[in-house]
Amino acid sequence: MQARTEVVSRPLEVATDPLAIERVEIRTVRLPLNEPFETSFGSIDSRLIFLVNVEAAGLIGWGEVVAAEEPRYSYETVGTAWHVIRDYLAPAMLSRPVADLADLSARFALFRGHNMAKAGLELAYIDLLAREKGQSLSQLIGGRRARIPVGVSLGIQPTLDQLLHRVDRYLSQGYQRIKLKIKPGWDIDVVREVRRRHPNILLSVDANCAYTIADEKHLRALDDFDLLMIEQPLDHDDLFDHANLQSKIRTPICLDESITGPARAKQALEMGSCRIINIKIGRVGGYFQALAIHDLCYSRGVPVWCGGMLESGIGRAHNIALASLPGFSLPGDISASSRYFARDVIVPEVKVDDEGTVEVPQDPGIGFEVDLDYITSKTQSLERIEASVSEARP
Ligand code: OSB
Ligand code: MG
Repeated sequence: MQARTEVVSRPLEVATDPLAIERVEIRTVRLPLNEPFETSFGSIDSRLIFLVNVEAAGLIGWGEVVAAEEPRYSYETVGTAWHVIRDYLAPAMLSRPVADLADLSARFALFRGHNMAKAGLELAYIDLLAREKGQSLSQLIGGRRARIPVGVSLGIQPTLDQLLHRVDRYLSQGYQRIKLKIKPGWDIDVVREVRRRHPNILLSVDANCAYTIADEKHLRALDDFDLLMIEQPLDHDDLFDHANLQSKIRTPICLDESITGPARAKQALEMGSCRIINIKIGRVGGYFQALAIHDLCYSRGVPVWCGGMLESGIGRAHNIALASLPGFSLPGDISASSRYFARDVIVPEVKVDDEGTVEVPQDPGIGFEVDLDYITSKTQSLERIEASVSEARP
């Protein structure tokens, strides 16, 4: 692989007047999933979506906190994010005008962890900033692609037949890459059968931490199937054993859960813990960190791709913008709205064309209309956090 030296420049870094955010609104919205989604850590049949919006100068920006209801993928939950945003992050954001992304990121860095909570608020700020500048998110962050390649992540199914059916369905819809969730007991035989029926597709697997280094031999059997990657086979915070495993298998390891920020990404690459990185804006704490990881990997010729967290259209719109950056050379887990929900919270919904690509919107901000009537009809909790009067009107 050849390292590129080109530096990505972006309008985001050009200084503008500070933005005085007047209020933050957080809410949960329950959306049923079209089909249950099962991973090595459990199954869900609806998604409690956590939406954030911020208001300044008559404009509104939207973001999404991707945390789940239970602390399984990560320690964060909808409940912890609610607490951390309401009691710490929103007050920090409202305390004085926000100069730029680095300023906001530095304020949030004073609180340890809680990356998904931080990202949710930061996304809303960036959408607002883009609207204020009349630019699309993609333009603002230095995106280059007009369309992005996408794949689909298929959960563990009750039977192999049901899985094979779904593989056929999504391939016929155009998706460029199939990712299979695996766990002990649902791995080698399943992958062998999918590969036998589809010798030439881009195929990957995601274990969500379900194995240990003692499974090295077992995992090496996956080398027979010409997989694009094996995602996060081992423990969420273990770069050491991933490096050990990567030295013993041919299939590239891609880290998801382990990459919690730019420093971890650098360590993982230098230790040889992975050859590919999955970037999720929520997991790494916002665009500021996601862009840094992108730039690091791009400068070293390490492929990255955009992961998903079964987001609503608002989180998905941010993922689409991120994936328009030049280093996102592999298809993302950015599927059509209809792959997840009967009705999405944005208009128009996200569509995948028969070549397996999604259009990057060019309208200001997230580039989709937010369907506030639908969101309101599905809202379970809502809280508004205002700038205190003395600070808002000095
Ligand atoms: O590990 O990538 C993952 C969904 C929820 C939590 C973790 C993961 C996933 C997915 C689905 O794989 C990706 C998507 O289509 O949103
Ligand atoms: Mg994953």
